[in-house]
Amino acid sequence: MKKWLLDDVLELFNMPFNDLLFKAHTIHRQNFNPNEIQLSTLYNIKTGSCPENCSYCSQSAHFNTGLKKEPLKELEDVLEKARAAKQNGASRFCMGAAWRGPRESDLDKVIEMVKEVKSLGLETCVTLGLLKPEQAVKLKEAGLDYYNHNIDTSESHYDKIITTRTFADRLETIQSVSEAGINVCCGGILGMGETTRDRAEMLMTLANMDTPPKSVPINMLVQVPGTPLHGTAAVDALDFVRTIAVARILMPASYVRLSAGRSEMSKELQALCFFAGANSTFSGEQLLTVENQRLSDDTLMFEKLGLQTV
Ligand code: SAM
Ligand code: DTB
Ligand code: SF4
Repeated sequence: MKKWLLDDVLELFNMPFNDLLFKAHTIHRQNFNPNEIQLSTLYNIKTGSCPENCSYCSQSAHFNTGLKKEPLKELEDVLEKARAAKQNGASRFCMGAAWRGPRESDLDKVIEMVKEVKSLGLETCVTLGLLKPEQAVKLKEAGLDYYNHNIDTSESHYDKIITTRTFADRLETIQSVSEAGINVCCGGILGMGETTRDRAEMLMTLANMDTPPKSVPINMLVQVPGTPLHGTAAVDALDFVRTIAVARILMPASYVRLSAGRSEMSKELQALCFFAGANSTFSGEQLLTVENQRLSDDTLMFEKLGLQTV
């Protein structure tokens, strides 16, 4: 696999917009059906009181965001949500937990959830924080399809966002997941005060992994009152599209997911992201703790764009 250099990635970011989008869209067409979009639905199986201090997150115990904390959900409750997600067209069900990492007893419960959700005919994804190699193996044995673990930003910007763990900790878990044979879902967030260089570095790290993540979520920061990042300057919409385009060029065979932040984006901006190479998104009224674009609005948007959901 070609290893990207930072200067080459920056050169892409600096291309005239039309040239960049043409290049990204051409690569997109060579690798995917441009009229298809993959849908995943999220469900937060454990809410709040997380010991980590990710400065964007509503669920960190370090900030007062007014979020009601909740223990691990019961299996039946999870299955009800998974059935609804399937009914609404999702092909993958992603379960998130506000943990630094799972305890063994919790992991066993999540494993039951994975098995049961899979038996409904859905792909499964979980995001549980840091994992030990043997925990990744257990999840693989349970049939887990994807593990989401974001690098969130560049290595250089990382300690301005989170100090309770390091960038290297994150990479270690990603390595364990990949070695266990689980597909990696890994991306980041824009709008956390990062520079274009940080965005380029983040995408370069992802693209240069031994196996680039099969799924790459690009989130627009959802500003949560009470978190340190509340009030940060918003990302320029065209710069957001550029980042999607560069992700598509760097990782031609990966699903690039237009993730958090859609409820604050126009249909036109989302359409530009899909043209630039985004071919996956989250469906459902809610993400983990914040609202998503409404299902009825999604149906209308996909219809107008002639996008088939898969
Ligand atoms: N605790 C686990 C972890 O950190 O890996 C799983 C859940 S965590 C909420 C999953 C990802 O959601 C984070 O890595 C981050 O990229 C994204 N995220 C969280 N809060 C967000 C926000 N307010 N806006 C955009 N993305 C966010
Ligand atoms: C990802 O990159 N985005 C999703 C998923 N992975 C787990 C989470 C978005 C969270 C948005 C804020 C919230 O709902 O609390
Ligand atoms: Fe915890 Fe994950 Fe939120 Fe960080 S992003 S505070 S690890 S739930």
